[in-house]
Amino acid sequence: MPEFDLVIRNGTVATASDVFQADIGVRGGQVAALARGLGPGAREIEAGGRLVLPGGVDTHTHIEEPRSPPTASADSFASASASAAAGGTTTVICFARQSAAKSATDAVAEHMARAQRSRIDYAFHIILTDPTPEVLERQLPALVEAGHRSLKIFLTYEGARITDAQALRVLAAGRRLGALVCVHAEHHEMIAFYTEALLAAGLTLPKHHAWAKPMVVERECVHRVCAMAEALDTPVQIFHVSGAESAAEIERAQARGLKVWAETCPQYLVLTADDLDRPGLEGAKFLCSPAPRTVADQEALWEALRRGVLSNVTSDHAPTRYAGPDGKTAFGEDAPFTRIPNGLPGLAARMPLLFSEGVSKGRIDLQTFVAITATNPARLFGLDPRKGSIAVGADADIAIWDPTRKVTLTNALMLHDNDHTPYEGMEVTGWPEVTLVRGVPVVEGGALVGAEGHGQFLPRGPYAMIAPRGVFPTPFNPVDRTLL
Ligand code: DUC
Ligand code: ZN
Ligand code: ZN
Repeated sequence: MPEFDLVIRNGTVATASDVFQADIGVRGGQVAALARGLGPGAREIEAGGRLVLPGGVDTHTHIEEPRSPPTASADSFASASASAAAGGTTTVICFARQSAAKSATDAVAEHMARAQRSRIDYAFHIILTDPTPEVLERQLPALVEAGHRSLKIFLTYEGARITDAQALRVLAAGRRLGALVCVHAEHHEMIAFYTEALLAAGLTLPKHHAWAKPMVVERECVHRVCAMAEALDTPVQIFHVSGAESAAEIERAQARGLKVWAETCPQYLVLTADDLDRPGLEGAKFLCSPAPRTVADQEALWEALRRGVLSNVTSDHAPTRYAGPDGKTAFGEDAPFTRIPNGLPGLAARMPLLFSEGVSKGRIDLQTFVAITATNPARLFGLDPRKGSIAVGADADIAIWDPTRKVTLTNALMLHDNDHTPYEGMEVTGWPEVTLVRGVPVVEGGALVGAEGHGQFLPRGPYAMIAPRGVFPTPFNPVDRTLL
Protein backbone atom coordinates (compact mmCIF):
# COMPACT_ATOMS: atom_id res chain seq x y z
CA MET A 1 0.00 0.00 0.00
CA PRO A 2 1.65 3.30 -1.05
CA GLU A 3 2.09 5.88 1.73
CA PHE A 4 2.04 8.80 -0.69
CA ASP A 5 0.41 9.74 -3.99
CA LEU A 6 3.86 10.73 -5.22
CA VAL A 7 7.41 10.53 -3.94
CA ILE A 8 10.21 12.60 -5.50
CA ARG A 9 13.30 10.68 -4.51
CA ASN A 10 16.98 11.55 -3.96
CA GLY A 11 16.78 15.15 -5.16
CA THR A 12 18.60 18.22 -3.86
CA VAL A 13 15.87 20.42 -2.42
CA ALA A 14 16.40 24.18 -2.37
CA THR A 15 14.44 26.84 -0.51
CA ALA A 16 15.16 30.53 -0.06
CA SER A 17 17.29 29.66 2.99
CA ASP A 18 18.57 26.07 2.62
CA VAL A 19 19.84 23.45 0.21
CA PHE A 20 19.55 19.84 1.41
CA GLN A 21 19.10 16.23 0.28
CA ALA A 22 15.58 14.88 0.86
CA ASP A 23 12.74 12.89 -0.61
CA ILE A 24 9.43 14.69 -0.91
CA GLY A 25 6.19 12.82 -0.16
CA VAL A 26 3.06 14.31 -1.69
CA ARG A 27 -0.46 13.55 -0.49
CA GLY A 28 -3.66 15.30 -1.55
CA GLY A 29 -1.71 17.85 -3.60
CA GLN A 30 0.37 19.00 -0.63
CA VAL A 31 3.84 18.26 0.64
CA ALA A 32 3.19 15.67 3.37
CA ALA A 33 6.76 14.66 4.25
CA LEU A 34 10.27 15.90 3.65
CA ALA A 35 12.97 13.44 4.74
CA ARG A 36 15.41 10.89 3.43
CA GLY A 37 14.23 7.30 2.84
CA LEU A 38 10.48 7.94 2.63
CA GLY A 39 8.11 5.00 2.12
CA PRO A 40 6.61 4.16 -1.25
CA GLY A 41 4.47 6.41 -3.41
CA ALA A 42 1.81 5.44 -5.95
CA ARG A 43 4.06 7.28 -8.38
CA GLU A 44 7.77 7.88 -7.93
CA ILE A 45 10.09 10.32 -9.68
CA GLU A 46 13.82 9.68 -9.43
CA ALA A 47 15.51 13.05 -8.95
CA GLY A 48 19.13 12.01 -8.24
CA GLY A 49 21.46 14.69 -9.60
CA ARG A 50 18.54 17.08 -9.99
CA LEU A 51 17.47 20.21 -8.11
CA VAL A 52 14.00 20.14 -6.62
CA LEU A 53 12.78 23.73 -6.45
CA PRO A 54 9.56 25.50 -5.49
CA GLY A 55 7.47 26.15 -8.60
CA GLY A 56 7.88 29.72 -9.75
CA VAL A 57 5.48 32.50 -8.78
CA ASP A 58 5.24 35.08 -11.57
CA THR A 59 3.37 38.08 -10.23
CA HIS A 60 3.32 40.28 -13.35
CA THR A 61 1.69 38.62 -16.36
CA HIS A 62 -0.73 39.96 -18.96
CA ILE A 63 -2.82 36.94 -19.88
CA GLU A 64 -5.73 37.17 -22.30
CA GLU A 65 -6.14 40.83 -21.46
CA PRO A 66 -8.45 42.57 -23.91
CA ARG A 67 -6.60 45.17 -26.01
CA SER A 68 -7.62 47.90 -28.43
CA PRO A 69 -7.86 46.52 -31.99
CA PRO A 70 -6.10 45.80 -34.21
CA THR A 71 -3.57 44.26 -31.83
CA ALA A 72 -4.43 41.33 -29.63
CA SER A 73 -2.77 39.25 -26.96
CA ALA A 74 -1.30 36.11 -28.52
CA ASP A 75 -2.10 33.82 -25.61
CA SER A 76 -5.16 32.31 -23.99
CA PHE A 77 -5.11 31.10 -20.39
CA ALA A 78 -4.69 27.58 -21.79
CA SER A 79 -1.53 28.45 -23.74
CA ALA A 80 -0.07 30.97 -21.28
CA SER A 81 -0.36 28.51 -18.41
CA ALA A 82 1.28 25.81 -20.54
CA SER A 83 4.09 28.25 -21.27
CA ALA A 84 4.50 29.12 -17.61
CA ALA A 85 4.78 25.46 -16.67
CA ALA A 86 7.29 24.86 -19.49
CA GLY A 87 9.58 27.25 -17.64
CA GLY A 88 8.96 25.92 -14.13
CA THR A 89 6.31 28.44 -13.06
CA THR A 90 3.26 27.13 -11.21
CA THR A 91 1.43 30.28 -10.07
CA VAL A 92 0.69 33.51 -11.92
CA ILE A 93 -0.87 36.79 -10.94
CA CYS A 94 -2.40 38.49 -13.97
CA PHE A 95 -4.57 41.54 -14.55
CA ALA A 96 -8.28 42.22 -14.56
CA ARG A 97 -8.66 45.68 -16.06
CA GLN A 98 -11.28 48.21 -15.01
CA SER A 99 -11.96 51.10 -17.36
CA ALA A 100 -14.38 53.99 -17.69
CA ALA A 101 -16.58 51.67 -19.72
CA LYS A 102 -16.46 48.82 -17.26
CA SER A 103 -16.85 48.39 -13.52
CA ALA A 104 -14.07 46.71 -11.57
CA THR A 105 -16.61 44.10 -10.50
CA ASP A 106 -17.44 43.19 -14.11
CA ALA A 107 -13.77 43.24 -15.12
CA VAL A 108 -12.94 40.69 -12.42
CA ALA A 109 -15.94 38.49 -13.27
CA GLU A 110 -15.00 38.46 -16.97
CA HIS A 111 -11.39 37.64 -16.25
CA MET A 112 -12.39 34.91 -13.82
CA ALA A 113 -14.40 33.30 -16.63
CA ARG A 114 -11.39 33.41 -18.99
CA ALA A 115 -9.10 31.97 -16.32
CA GLN A 116 -11.17 28.78 -16.05
CA ARG A 117 -8.91 27.32 -18.75
CA SER A 118 -5.72 27.80 -16.72
CA ARG A 119 -3.59 24.74 -16.10
CA ILE A 120 -1.78 26.41 -13.17
CA ASP A 121 -2.98 28.40 -10.16
CA TYR A 122 -3.72 32.10 -10.47
CA ALA A 123 -4.77 35.32 -8.79
CA PHE A 124 -5.56 38.80 -10.11
CA HIS A 125 -4.33 42.35 -9.69
CA ILE A 126 -7.11 44.81 -10.43
CA ILE A 127 -6.00 47.52 -12.89
CA LEU A 128 -7.77 50.79 -12.14
CA THR A 129 -7.91 53.21 -15.06
CA ASP A 130 -10.92 55.18 -13.81
CA PRO A 131 -10.83 55.17 -10.01
CA THR A 132 -14.13 56.90 -9.27
CA PRO A 133 -15.61 57.06 -5.74
CA GLU A 134 -18.07 54.36 -6.85
CA VAL A 135 -15.14 52.04 -7.75
CA LEU A 136 -12.94 52.88 -4.75
CA GLU A 137 -15.61 53.05 -2.06
CA ARG A 138 -18.23 50.53 -3.20
CA GLN A 139 -16.77 48.01 -5.64
CA LEU A 140 -13.23 47.62 -4.29
CA PRO A 141 -14.07 46.77 -0.68
CA ALA A 142 -16.12 43.78 -1.85
CA LEU A 143 -13.46 42.69 -4.35
CA VAL A 144 -10.67 42.90 -1.79
CA GLU A 145 -12.83 40.96 0.66
CA ALA A 146 -13.28 38.31 -2.05
CA GLY A 147 -9.50 37.86 -2.15
CA HIS A 148 -8.21 40.30 -4.78
CA ARG A 149 -5.58 41.97 -2.60
CA SER A 150 -3.56 43.93 -5.15
CA LEU A 151 -4.17 46.90 -7.41
CA LYS A 152 -2.28 48.16 -10.43
CA ILE A 153 -2.06 51.70 -11.75
CA PHE A 154 -0.34 53.18 -14.79
CA LEU A 155 1.16 56.65 -14.69
CA THR A 156 1.67 56.58 -18.45
CA TYR A 157 -0.08 55.11 -21.54
CA GLU A 158 -2.96 57.00 -23.11
CA GLY A 159 -6.20 55.31 -22.13
CA ALA A 160 -4.74 53.63 -19.07
CA ARG A 161 -2.89 56.30 -17.14
CA ILE A 162 -4.29 58.09 -14.14
CA THR A 163 -3.26 61.46 -12.73
CA ASP A 164 -1.21 61.92 -9.57
CA ALA A 165 -4.37 63.11 -7.81
CA GLN A 166 -6.11 59.86 -8.75
CA ALA A 167 -3.02 57.84 -7.81
CA LEU A 168 -3.13 59.34 -4.31
CA ARG A 169 -6.76 58.26 -3.98
CA VAL A 170 -5.87 54.71 -5.09
CA LEU A 171 -2.99 54.60 -2.61
CA ALA A 172 -5.31 55.74 0.15
CA ALA A 173 -7.83 53.04 -0.81
CA GLY A 174 -5.07 50.41 -0.87
CA ARG A 175 -3.99 51.46 2.62
CA ARG A 176 -7.53 51.44 4.02
CA LEU A 177 -8.46 48.09 2.47
CA GLY A 178 -5.19 46.20 2.88
CA ALA A 179 -4.36 45.78 -0.81
CA LEU A 180 -0.89 46.24 -2.30
CA VAL A 181 -0.69 48.96 -4.96
CA CYS A 182 1.62 48.18 -7.90
CA VAL A 183 2.76 50.97 -10.19
CA HIS A 184 3.94 51.35 -13.78
CA ALA A 185 6.17 54.36 -13.19
CA GLU A 186 7.14 56.49 -16.19
CA HIS A 187 6.65 60.26 -16.65
CA HIS A 188 3.82 60.52 -19.18
CA GLU A 189 4.31 64.12 -20.25
CA MET A 190 8.04 63.74 -20.80
CA ILE A 191 7.41 60.70 -23.00
CA ALA A 192 4.75 62.61 -24.94
CA PHE A 193 7.10 65.57 -25.47
CA TYR A 194 9.96 63.34 -26.61
CA THR A 195 7.69 61.29 -28.87
CA GLU A 196 6.25 64.32 -30.62
CA ALA A 197 9.74 65.70 -31.18
CA LEU A 198 11.13 62.38 -32.45
CA LEU A 199 8.27 61.88 -34.91
CA ALA A 200 8.62 65.46 -36.15
CA ALA A 201 12.33 64.81 -36.74
CA GLY A 202 11.56 61.63 -38.68
CA LEU A 203 13.13 59.40 -36.02
CA THR A 204 10.55 56.65 -36.01
CA LEU A 205 12.43 53.33 -35.89
CA PRO A 206 11.99 50.76 -33.11
CA LYS A 207 15.27 51.95 -31.57
CA HIS A 208 13.75 55.42 -31.15
CA HIS A 209 11.24 53.92 -28.73
CA ALA A 210 14.13 53.82 -26.26
CA TRP A 211 14.96 57.44 -27.08
CA ALA A 212 11.37 58.44 -26.30
CA LYS A 213 11.62 57.06 -22.78
CA PRO A 214 15.17 57.40 -21.46
CA MET A 215 16.04 56.48 -17.91
CA VAL A 216 15.25 59.95 -16.51
CA VAL A 217 11.60 59.37 -17.42
CA GLU A 218 11.48 56.30 -15.22
CA ARG A 219 13.80 57.56 -12.48
CA GLU A 220 11.73 60.70 -11.89
CA CYS A 221 8.52 58.74 -11.70
CA VAL A 222 9.92 56.08 -9.38
CA HIS A 223 11.01 58.90 -7.08
CA ARG A 224 7.53 60.46 -7.27
CA VAL A 225 5.79 57.20 -6.47
CA CYS A 226 8.06 56.66 -3.46
CA ALA A 227 7.23 60.18 -2.28
CA MET A 228 3.49 59.57 -2.66
CA ALA A 229 3.83 56.26 -0.81
CA GLU A 230 5.67 58.08 1.99
CA ALA A 231 3.13 60.90 2.18
CA LEU A 232 0.23 58.44 2.59
CA ASP A 233 2.15 55.75 4.51
CA THR A 234 1.12 53.18 1.93
CA PRO A 235 3.22 50.18 0.88
CA VAL A 236 3.84 49.89 -2.87
CA GLN A 237 5.51 47.65 -5.40
CA ILE A 238 7.26 49.33 -8.32
CA PHE A 239 6.98 47.25 -11.47
CA HIS A 240 9.69 46.49 -14.05
CA VAL A 241 12.69 48.47 -12.80
CA SER A 242 14.96 48.70 -15.83
CA GLY A 243 18.26 50.10 -14.61
CA ALA A 244 20.66 51.62 -12.14
CA GLU A 245 19.04 55.01 -11.56
CA SER A 246 15.63 53.63 -10.64
CA ALA A 247 17.20 50.98 -8.43
CA ALA A 248 19.08 53.77 -6.62
CA GLU A 249 15.80 55.66 -6.00
CA ILE A 250 14.27 52.52 -4.54
CA GLU A 251 17.24 51.89 -2.32
CA ARG A 252 17.00 55.46 -1.01
CA ALA A 253 13.31 54.97 -0.21
CA GLN A 254 14.04 51.69 1.55
CA ALA A 255 16.83 53.36 3.53
CA ARG A 256 14.20 55.83 4.78
CA GLY A 257 12.31 52.83 6.15
CA LEU A 258 9.53 52.87 3.55
CA LYS A 259 7.73 49.72 2.52
CA VAL A 260 8.70 50.06 -1.12
CA TRP A 261 9.36 46.80 -2.97
CA ALA A 262 10.43 46.51 -6.56
CA GLU A 263 10.75 43.93 -9.30
CA THR A 264 12.77 43.67 -12.47
CA CYS A 265 12.28 41.36 -15.46
CA PRO A 266 14.58 39.13 -17.57
CA GLN A 267 14.39 41.56 -20.49
CA TYR A 268 16.25 44.16 -18.40
CA LEU A 269 18.85 41.59 -17.33
CA VAL A 270 19.66 40.11 -20.75
CA LEU A 271 18.58 42.61 -23.44
CA THR A 272 19.82 46.13 -24.17
CA ALA A 273 18.58 49.08 -26.23
CA ASP A 274 20.83 47.79 -29.04
CA ASP A 275 18.41 44.90 -29.56
CA LEU A 276 15.81 47.41 -30.70
CA ASP A 277 18.22 48.38 -33.49
CA ARG A 278 18.11 45.05 -35.33
CA PRO A 279 17.51 45.21 -39.08
CA GLY A 280 14.09 46.17 -40.45
CA LEU A 281 11.27 45.81 -37.97
CA GLU A 282 13.05 42.91 -36.24
CA GLY A 283 13.70 45.36 -33.39
CA ALA A 284 9.94 45.35 -32.74
CA LYS A 285 10.38 41.96 -31.08
CA PHE A 286 12.31 43.71 -28.30
CA LEU A 287 10.03 46.71 -27.90
CA CYS A 288 8.67 46.95 -24.39
CA SER A 289 8.22 49.59 -21.71
CA PRO A 290 10.33 50.62 -19.98
CA ALA A 291 12.85 50.09 -22.76
CA PRO A 292 15.83 47.77 -22.29
CA ARG A 293 18.91 49.80 -21.27
CA THR A 294 22.68 49.13 -21.14
CA VAL A 295 25.05 46.39 -19.99
CA ALA A 296 25.99 48.61 -17.02
CA ASP A 297 22.32 48.79 -16.08
CA GLN A 298 22.06 45.00 -16.26
CA GLU A 299 24.97 44.65 -13.84
CA ALA A 300 23.41 47.23 -11.49
CA LEU A 301 20.18 45.20 -11.48
CA TRP A 302 22.04 41.99 -10.60
CA GLU A 303 23.72 43.83 -7.75
CA ALA A 304 20.33 45.15 -6.60
CA LEU A 305 18.96 41.59 -6.65
CA ARG A 306 21.93 40.30 -4.65
CA ARG A 307 21.45 42.98 -2.01
CA GLY A 308 17.67 42.60 -1.82
CA VAL A 309 16.88 46.09 -3.14
CA LEU A 310 14.87 44.31 -5.83
CA SER A 311 12.84 41.53 -4.31
CA ASN A 312 11.43 39.61 -7.25
CA VAL A 313 11.79 38.97 -10.96
CA THR A 314 8.67 38.69 -13.09
CA SER A 315 8.16 38.13 -16.81
CA ASP A 316 5.78 41.03 -17.61
CA HIS A 317 4.54 38.45 -20.15
CA ALA A 318 2.67 40.49 -22.79
CA PRO A 319 2.79 38.52 -26.03
CA THR A 320 1.96 39.99 -29.42
CA ARG A 321 2.61 38.03 -32.60
CA TYR A 322 5.15 39.53 -34.97
CA ALA A 323 3.19 38.77 -38.14
CA GLY A 324 -0.49 39.03 -38.97
CA PRO A 325 -3.24 41.63 -38.77
CA ASP A 326 -3.12 41.75 -34.95
CA GLY A 327 0.68 41.56 -34.66
CA LYS A 328 3.59 43.90 -33.99
CA THR A 329 3.80 44.58 -37.73
CA ALA A 330 0.05 45.19 -38.17
CA PHE A 331 0.77 48.74 -39.36
CA GLY A 332 3.36 47.61 -41.91
CA GLU A 333 7.12 47.28 -42.05
CA ASP A 334 7.50 51.08 -42.01
CA ALA A 335 5.32 51.63 -38.98
CA PRO A 336 6.63 54.22 -36.52
CA PHE A 337 7.54 52.92 -33.07
CA THR A 338 4.35 54.50 -31.70
CA ARG A 339 2.26 51.97 -33.70
CA ILE A 340 4.12 48.91 -32.42
CA PRO A 341 2.48 47.20 -29.45
CA ASN A 342 4.61 47.14 -26.33
CA GLY A 343 5.51 43.92 -24.59
CA LEU A 344 7.35 40.62 -24.83
CA PRO A 345 6.43 37.02 -24.15
CA GLY A 346 8.40 35.75 -21.16
CA LEU A 347 6.50 33.23 -19.04
CA ALA A 348 8.54 30.22 -20.15
CA ALA A 349 11.90 31.96 -20.43
CA ARG A 350 11.84 33.77 -17.05
CA MET A 351 13.20 31.05 -14.77
CA PRO A 352 15.61 29.35 -17.23
CA LEU A 353 17.16 32.73 -18.10
CA LEU A 354 17.44 33.70 -14.43
CA PHE A 355 18.90 30.34 -13.51
CA SER A 356 21.40 30.34 -16.34
CA GLU A 357 22.49 33.99 -16.21
CA GLY A 358 22.22 34.09 -12.43
CA VAL A 359 23.08 30.74 -10.82
CA SER A 360 25.05 29.01 -13.59
CA LYS A 361 27.16 32.12 -14.21
CA GLY A 362 27.72 32.71 -10.49
CA ARG A 363 25.94 36.06 -10.21
CA ILE A 364 23.51 34.80 -7.55
CA ASP A 365 23.33 31.70 -5.38
CA LEU A 366 20.62 29.07 -5.60
CA GLN A 367 18.77 30.33 -2.53
CA THR A 368 18.58 33.83 -4.00
CA PHE A 369 17.21 32.34 -7.22
CA VAL A 370 14.46 30.58 -5.25
CA ALA A 371 13.79 33.76 -3.26
CA ILE A 372 13.39 36.08 -6.24
CA THR A 373 11.44 33.69 -8.47
CA ALA A 374 9.13 32.09 -5.90
CA THR A 375 9.39 32.83 -2.18
CA ASN A 376 9.55 36.62 -2.16
CA PRO A 377 6.71 37.16 -4.65
CA ALA A 378 4.53 34.67 -2.77
CA ARG A 379 5.14 36.56 0.50
CA LEU A 380 4.76 39.98 -1.04
CA PHE A 381 1.38 39.16 -2.53
CA GLY A 382 -0.06 37.15 0.36
CA LEU A 383 0.20 33.70 -1.24
CA ASP A 384 2.43 32.13 1.40
CA PRO A 385 2.66 29.68 3.14
CA ARG A 386 0.64 27.83 0.51
CA LYS A 387 2.89 28.95 -2.36
CA GLY A 388 6.53 29.87 -2.91
CA SER A 389 8.43 27.28 -0.88
CA ILE A 390 8.84 23.56 -0.30
CA ALA A 391 7.57 22.82 3.20
CA VAL A 392 5.24 20.34 4.87
CA GLY A 393 1.70 21.63 4.39
CA ALA A 394 2.51 23.77 1.35
CA ASP A 395 1.06 22.98 -2.06
CA ALA A 396 3.26 20.51 -3.94
CA ASP A 397 4.15 23.05 -6.64
CA ILE A 398 7.55 21.83 -7.71
CA ALA A 399 9.99 22.23 -10.58
CA ILE A 400 12.59 19.49 -10.99
CA TRP A 401 15.67 20.97 -12.67
CA ASP A 402 18.62 19.53 -14.46
CA PRO A 403 21.19 22.19 -13.49
CA THR A 404 23.69 21.09 -16.14
CA ARG A 405 21.50 20.66 -19.20
CA LYS A 406 22.34 23.07 -22.02
CA VAL A 407 19.37 24.21 -24.05
CA THR A 408 19.19 26.58 -27.00
CA LEU A 409 16.01 28.59 -26.62
CA THR A 410 13.54 28.31 -29.50
CA ASN A 411 10.01 29.50 -29.93
CA ALA A 412 8.72 25.91 -29.94
CA LEU A 413 10.14 25.29 -26.46
CA MET A 414 8.11 28.18 -25.03
CA LEU A 415 4.79 26.29 -25.51
CA HIS A 416 3.00 29.62 -25.97
CA ASP A 417 0.78 30.71 -28.87
CA ASN A 418 3.14 33.46 -29.98
CA ASP A 419 5.08 33.28 -33.26
CA HIS A 420 8.43 34.30 -31.76
CA THR A 421 10.47 34.64 -28.61
CA PRO A 422 12.90 37.54 -28.19
CA TYR A 423 15.30 35.01 -26.66
CA GLU A 424 15.52 32.80 -29.79
CA GLY A 425 18.97 31.22 -30.09
CA MET A 426 20.19 32.08 -26.58
CA GLU A 427 21.87 29.17 -24.86
CA VAL A 428 20.96 28.48 -21.24
CA THR A 429 22.47 26.07 -18.75
CA GLY A 430 19.83 24.49 -16.49
CA TRP A 431 16.33 23.46 -17.48
CA PRO A 432 13.13 22.33 -15.72
CA GLU A 433 12.40 18.70 -16.60
CA VAL A 434 9.13 18.29 -14.71
CA THR A 435 6.72 20.94 -13.42
CA LEU A 436 4.09 19.84 -10.90
CA VAL A 437 1.10 21.88 -9.75
CA ARG A 438 -0.34 20.50 -6.52
CA GLY A 439 1.47 17.23 -7.23
CA VAL A 440 0.09 16.86 -10.76
CA PRO A 441 2.52 17.07 -13.72
CA VAL A 442 1.72 19.90 -16.12
CA VAL A 443 4.87 19.74 -18.25
CA GLU A 444 7.10 16.68 -18.32
CA GLY A 445 10.16 16.27 -20.53
CA GLY A 446 9.14 19.33 -22.54
CA ALA A 447 5.70 17.88 -23.30
CA LEU A 448 2.47 19.46 -22.12
CA VAL A 449 0.59 16.91 -20.02
CA GLY A 450 -1.51 19.12 -17.72
CA ALA A 451 -5.21 19.56 -18.37
CA GLU A 452 -6.96 22.84 -19.03
CA GLY A 453 -8.87 23.84 -15.93
CA HIS A 454 -6.48 22.22 -13.42
CA GLY A 455 -5.58 25.70 -12.22
CA GLN A 456 -7.35 27.12 -9.17
CA PHE A 457 -8.10 30.70 -8.20
CA LEU A 458 -6.11 31.75 -5.12
CA PRO A 459 -8.10 34.09 -2.89
CA ARG A 460 -5.83 36.14 -0.63
CA GLY A 461 -6.74 37.19 2.89
CA PRO A 462 -5.30 40.10 4.92
CA TYR A 463 -1.56 39.74 5.60
CA ALA A 464 0.91 41.52 7.83
CA MET A 465 3.64 42.21 5.28
CA ILE A 466 1.71 45.08 3.73
CA ALA A 467 0.45 46.60 6.96
CA PRO A 468 1.19 50.35 6.95
CA ARG A 469 3.98 51.53 9.27
CA GLY A 470 1.84 54.15 11.01
CA VAL A 471 4.40 56.83 10.15
CA PHE A 472 3.33 60.07 8.45
CA PRO A 473 5.31 63.25 7.78
CA THR A 474 3.14 65.16 10.29
CA PRO A 475 1.02 64.18 13.33
CA PHE A 476 -1.98 63.97 10.95
CA ASN A 477 -3.12 60.84 9.15
CA PRO A 478 -4.62 62.20 5.91
CA VAL A 479 -6.04 58.83 4.82
CA ASP A 480 -8.25 58.31 7.87
CA ARG A 481 -8.34 62.05 8.68
CA THR A 482 -7.26 61.49 12.28
CA LEU A 483 -4.58 62.82 14.58
CA LEU A 484 -1.87 60.26 15.36
N1 DUC B 1 5.01 47.20 -20.65
C1 DUC B 1 3.96 47.26 -19.83
O1 DUC B 1 3.93 48.09 -18.98
N2 DUC B 1 2.98 46.37 -19.96
C2 DUC B 1 2.96 45.36 -20.91
C3 DUC B 1 4.02 45.40 -21.88
C4 DUC B 1 5.11 46.35 -21.65
O2 DUC B 1 6.06 46.38 -22.37
ZN1 ZN C 1 3.92 48.21 -16.90
ZN1 ZN D 1 3.03 44.81 -17.49
